[in-house]
Amino acid sequence: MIQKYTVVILLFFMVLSFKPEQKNKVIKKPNILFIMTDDHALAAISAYKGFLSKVAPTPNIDRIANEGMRFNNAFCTNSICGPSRASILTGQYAHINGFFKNEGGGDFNSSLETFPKILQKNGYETSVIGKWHLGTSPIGFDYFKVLLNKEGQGTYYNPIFELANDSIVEEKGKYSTTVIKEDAIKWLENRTNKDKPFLLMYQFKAPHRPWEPAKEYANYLENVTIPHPETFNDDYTGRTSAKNAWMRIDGHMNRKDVKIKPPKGLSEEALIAWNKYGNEEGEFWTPDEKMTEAERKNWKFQRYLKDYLRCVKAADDAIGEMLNYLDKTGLSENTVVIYTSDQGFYLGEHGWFDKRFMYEESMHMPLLIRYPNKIKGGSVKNDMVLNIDYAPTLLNIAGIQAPKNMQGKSFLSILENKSKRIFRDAVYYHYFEFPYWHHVQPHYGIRTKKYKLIHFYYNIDEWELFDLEKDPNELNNIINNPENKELINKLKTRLEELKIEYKMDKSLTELREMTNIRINRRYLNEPAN
Ligand code: SGN
Ligand code: CA
Repeated sequence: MIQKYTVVILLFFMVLSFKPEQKNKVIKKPNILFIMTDDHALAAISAYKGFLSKVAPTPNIDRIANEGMRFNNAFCTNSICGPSRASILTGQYAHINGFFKNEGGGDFNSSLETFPKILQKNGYETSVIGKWHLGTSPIGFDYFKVLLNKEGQGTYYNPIFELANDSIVEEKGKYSTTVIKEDAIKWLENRTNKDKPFLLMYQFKAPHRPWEPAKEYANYLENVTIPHPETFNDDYTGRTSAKNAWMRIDGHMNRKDVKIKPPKGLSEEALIAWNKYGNEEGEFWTPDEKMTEAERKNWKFQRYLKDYLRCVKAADDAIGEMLNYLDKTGLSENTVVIYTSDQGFYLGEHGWFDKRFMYEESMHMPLLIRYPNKIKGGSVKNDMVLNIDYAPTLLNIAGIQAPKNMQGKSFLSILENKSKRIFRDAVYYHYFEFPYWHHVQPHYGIRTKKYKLIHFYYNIDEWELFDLEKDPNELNNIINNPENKELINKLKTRLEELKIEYKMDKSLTELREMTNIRINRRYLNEPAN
């Protein structure tokens, strides 16, 4: 009896004496710095060692890879701005969150659950600064300052931002990347409650079209010749949709894209028409009548790539400044840094600019994550992860379980190097918009480690199959090869399973109707609805 009492009393004192010590040991939830650029292809990030890595390195973004983890196979589920952003926020496919088109699909339903909202409810101080492009104002943020003009695309120069409480500021004479950088650092500096962990979404317009560099970078790469990618002169044999897309450097780039000075004295209307001439199929122009076709294409490519890479350079430097700020303030230690872009981009591959297609260059998103004490620097992963996985993962990092209606899944175990099973054997992709801007045929498909099967269905009915191991550039459509019958059946079966899993139980007629929907977006300085 006495012994029993002694044990109870002892235990009682142990608990009492333990408590305060444990309290001190409570680790603060990690801060999350989510950096996202717009249309930044893997080939233009030197950490990915692509065809541009030597001519235009990105040392600051590379730092995140060197000190963290590089994902070689992160994919968007619909390669276009708003839909990718909506999927990142909600953890859902575009057909579930409703934001499946950039143009004519209406605005983002801001009452949906998003990872910033959940983080905010769980004690995070949250902000988004830069490009948002979802129509409705951001919700779930203690602070926001997002690009408003050009239908939410924003401009490189004199960008206009929307702030909370319906206020609008024009940053006259300023460059968008610089404003976004300064504001993001200012927000970190002036946070009201520094005991709270933070989520900062630091989101650039760069390097989106029309690729207007900052003055300081105007001469960067001036005397350099940019190499061509391997598929620069693709003739689209066996791929009708690729052939019909309006995104060829030589066929569909306008004069403004490559910064040709317009003639003097044009009226405002005539100037707009002059600048955008080239967008449409058949609008032929050349900087010099004497140029051959190959010379002309290379000339436009050099102009395009140099400006694109100049925009990247400014963003890379702004990211470097942010990383230095984290170091200087001691924040690096407990901050997870994520670098990504809403999708990839064509930098001359297949002779193109823009994105949208399920082909590798635009389906890929860069994804680099630095997570002190969890990720070993220089780690590389080939697992296939999706933009719908970002939300569950970020919530998981904050110790929160993702809600069931998020379709993505957390890849925290990959970050912690603890994953034993294959994370995903196959991914599902779906693009809806047509015809504008670039006449890319709506399509869906499946990608496995080895194969990609795509169905283009809007006003054609064509399938494509690629062997990604033998043909990583996706030039050889092997759909009609009789040997592949069994493989095609297998892939189609898995595709059907994925459609069921992701609740994409729609007929082709219904899908075509989704493409036909025309609902205006909010922008143009109209008040929020
Ligand atoms: C603009 C561009 C298009 C681009 C879309 C979508 N034209 O409309 O080339 O595909 O944005 O980009 S431009 O002449 O206005 O630059 S996205 O990033 O919003 O998806
Ligand atoms: Ca984009």
